[in-house]
Amino acid sequence: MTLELVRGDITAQHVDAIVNAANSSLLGGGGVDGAIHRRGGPAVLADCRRLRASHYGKGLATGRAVATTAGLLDARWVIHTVGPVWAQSEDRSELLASCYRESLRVARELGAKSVAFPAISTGIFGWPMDDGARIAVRTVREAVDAPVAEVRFVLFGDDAYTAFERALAVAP
Ligand code: AR6
Repeated sequence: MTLELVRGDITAQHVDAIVNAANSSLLGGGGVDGAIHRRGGPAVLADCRRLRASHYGKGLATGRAVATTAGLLDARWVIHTVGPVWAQSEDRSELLASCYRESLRVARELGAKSVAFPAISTGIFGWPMDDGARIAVRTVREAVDAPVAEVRFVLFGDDAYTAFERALAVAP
């Protein structure tokens, strides 16, 4: 399995599956979510609405993941996952790890070979970048399995990139 870091925009990636840092409504938002819906076009939202009308009437729970078409993105699927909002008063790390684990499980079920992740929860949801990077790298290393052979973390900005570099440097 290769684990790589890329600086840039996740919506510009060519991979089988792009992971979206969504919210439980599945109906869009800012950050990665906004960019994915803008670039993926209306087919992504239409699929999300279908999910809400069927198995996800109450939305997607924090830590879970579900796939839709990728619309106009250069990918086959978008895997939507809902990260936890950072809280000083409560350790929600297991929910953040679950986002990576569940997204990889969905990717495996789809037969995806390559998956691009953003740094889930580290934007609007306020998770400290160093900790978010440690959880992301550790969980992906533990959970990745065939047919997923390539995982790419796509990072916006130098702070995110260097945090993930530090996390990768820790021996598995
Ligand atoms: N490509 C790669 N990384 C990005 C991009 C991009 N195009 N845009 C932002 N980032 P966020 P969250 C980085 O806020 O914290 C939405 O409204 C960003 O700098 O997208 O999980 C949803 O609907 C940060 O490091 O996701 C939810 O309501 C990381 O991606 C909520 O935000 C994640 O930032 C989810 O918040």
